[in-house]
Amino acid sequence: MKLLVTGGAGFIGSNFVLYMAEKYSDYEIINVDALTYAGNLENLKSVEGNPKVRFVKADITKREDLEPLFQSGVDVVANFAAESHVDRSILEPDVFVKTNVLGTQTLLELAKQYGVQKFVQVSTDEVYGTLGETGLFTEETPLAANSPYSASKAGADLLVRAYHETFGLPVNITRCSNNYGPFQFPEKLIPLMIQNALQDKPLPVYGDGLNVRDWLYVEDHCSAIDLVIHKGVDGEVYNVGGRNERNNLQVVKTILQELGKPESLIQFVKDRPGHDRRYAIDADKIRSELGWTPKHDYESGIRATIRWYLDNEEWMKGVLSGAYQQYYDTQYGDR
Ligand code: NAD
Ligand code: TDX
Repeated sequence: MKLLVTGGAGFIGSNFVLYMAEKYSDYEIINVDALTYAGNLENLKSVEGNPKVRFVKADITKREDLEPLFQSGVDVVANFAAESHVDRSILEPDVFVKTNVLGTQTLLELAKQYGVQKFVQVSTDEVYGTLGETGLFTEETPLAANSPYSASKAGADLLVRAYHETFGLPVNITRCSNNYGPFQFPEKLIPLMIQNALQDKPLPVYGDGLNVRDWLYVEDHCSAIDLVIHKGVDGEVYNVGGRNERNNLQVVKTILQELGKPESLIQFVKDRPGHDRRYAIDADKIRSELGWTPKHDYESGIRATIRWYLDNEEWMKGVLSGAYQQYYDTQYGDR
């Protein structure tokens, strides 16, 4: 099997490359990533020198960069490459449309032309919009994206669907809830709060802190995508989530408790515009039809994650470069 993974130097993509390289030592993995601010080859240190895993620096919006890879034969595409951060999509939406919509369409076109056997689009529960106090997103929930990020992911999802309906491309779409775990860039809630707490800096909680997310340990997302690649029924959408709903204040308080830091570090700041109130995933379909079961419960997963960041100070130092600081100041400076 020749597997082309895009965005494999990012958080989930790199975890997926490591997961697949370990589980399927005979698979050939081509990892394509443009190495934007979020891509980090340090994440892939443990597969350096593995002849079955090849890294190619390329941009998914550039057909000419990708075509030679498809020409040499690709069986499966798993598309993780994306601009992934909601707050950045509010500051700078253009690149989200370019990478997430146009980049996906470029890949779809090549997949069609070169006859790939499976195209898995790694999407998100955010395409469904927001929930009230009750209810869950199912695969039938209408798309109602609220941020430029989620709108660009929804646009990509519709193109993936269209390539199946119109051209018969064998596709699947996975829609997962919030991931956490090793190698997550510290613009996202959990690593940002861990990092600030370690430095005794204020923890910026948006609005009233009662927005709810459904947390999934990244390895459980990887196992879901592995199953979809091998067993997904062409054209189907699969929701992925672990039923671990927590509000943001609960998450932040657990981090402070684990690190032995005071709750006085919590600082309520101006809310995110268009902030979705609650996400929660009904994952019955992937559980019952493909036999997926998550292995990690939230309580041990969050502790393992905090421990990982404590043990990987060097990784974090490398990531907290000048560019990160610039983003941080723009995002939080006047909140
Ligand atoms: P990330 O930002 O950590 O990684 C994205 C990767 O894509 C980076 O390595 C980046 O360099 C690469 N990339 C960006 N633009 C590119 C381009 N034009 N060409 C090639 N590579 C490019 O994101 P993540 O959190 O790992 O998310 C991965 C995927 O999973 C995304 O599609 C995201 O929408 C989806 N997703 C994320 C979550 C989550 O909680 N993080 C949940 C559900 C779905
Ligand atoms: O500083 C912060 N303060 C804060 O209160 C940050 C960064 C976040 N938050 C809140 C906003 C959200 O309610 O925490 C929650 C989680 O925020 P993010 O980590 O930015 O994630 P979210 O917006 O929920 O989107 C994530 O899950 C779905 C990923 O970033 C997406 O890529 C994925 O599709």
